[in-house]
Formats: sequence, structure tokens, C-alpha cells
Amino acid sequence: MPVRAVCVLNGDVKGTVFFDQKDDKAPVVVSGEVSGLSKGKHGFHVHEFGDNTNGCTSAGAHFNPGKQEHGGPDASVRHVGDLGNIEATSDGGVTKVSIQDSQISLVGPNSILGRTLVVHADPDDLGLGGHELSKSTGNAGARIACGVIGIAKI
Ligand SMILES: [Cu+2]
Ligand SMILES: [Zn+2]
Repeated sequence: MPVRAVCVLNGDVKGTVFFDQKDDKAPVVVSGEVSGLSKGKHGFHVHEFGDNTNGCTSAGAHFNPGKQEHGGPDASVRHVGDLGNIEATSDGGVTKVSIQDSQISLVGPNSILGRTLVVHADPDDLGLGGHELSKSTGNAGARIACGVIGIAKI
């Protein structure tokens, strides 16, 4: 059974991101647009809680059911929620999101439904930056937009 989810990002930047999964073992295809980003890379993660009562802060840490260290999307050691970066090619324009990921899911223990998608001010160093935050957050800075991931119509 295919499953589709959607997230409306709100904050300093805006966006809409879809998550599509053909069946429960298939990778998740992440697609959409974010507008208003500054030029460059911006950390892009699924955080644990679908709680925006105190803005993006209350979404908690990166979704990490396996109790791993932070890493890049292609690393063997990473948080489930570690989707890396999205990259704006100019200031303030529209950035396309196009990611395929095999760790996040829309079903089962790695399900991201009801959690929060966050876009950050700074690049995610993918755990390799040598900063004290590299192994927990990728040192990606402030949370500039977020939204809860919900079930969408197919
Ligand atoms: Cu994040
Ligand atoms: Zn992480």
C-alpha cells in the first residue's frame, strides 16, 4: 500500500514537502519546495516530536530511535531523521527538495508521521565538522522553519 505524507513549513522561510513511499520496505521519496532561504546549504532533519507549542524548539532533538550519533544521510551511523542539507543556489529564491532516503519510513518503528520537519539557518556538517555539536546536531544553527508531518491524500 503506498503512503503519502505532507509537511507545511512555516517560519522565516516557507515550504511544502511531500513524502512518498510505495510500500513499507521501499525508500521514501522526499520532494517539494522551500522559498526564501539564503544562498547555501541548510540542515534538513526530522525531529522527534510533532510539538510546535513553543515554535520549532519543542520538536526536540533529531529523531533517533536507534540511539546513534548524528551523521550524514549516506553514513552508516546516523540518526533516522538525518536528511542532510538542502541547498539554495541564490538568496531568497525557490529551492527544490529532491531526496530519496532508506532510513525514514511512513510505517513501523522509523515512521516520521506526527514528527516535525525542520530547516536550519546553517549547513549541517554531517557529523564531520569537529565542533562540539557535530555529533549531535551537525552544528546546523537556528531552526528557521518547521512543520508537523501528517498523512496526505494519495
Ligand atoms: Cu534539525
Ligand atoms: Zn542528527
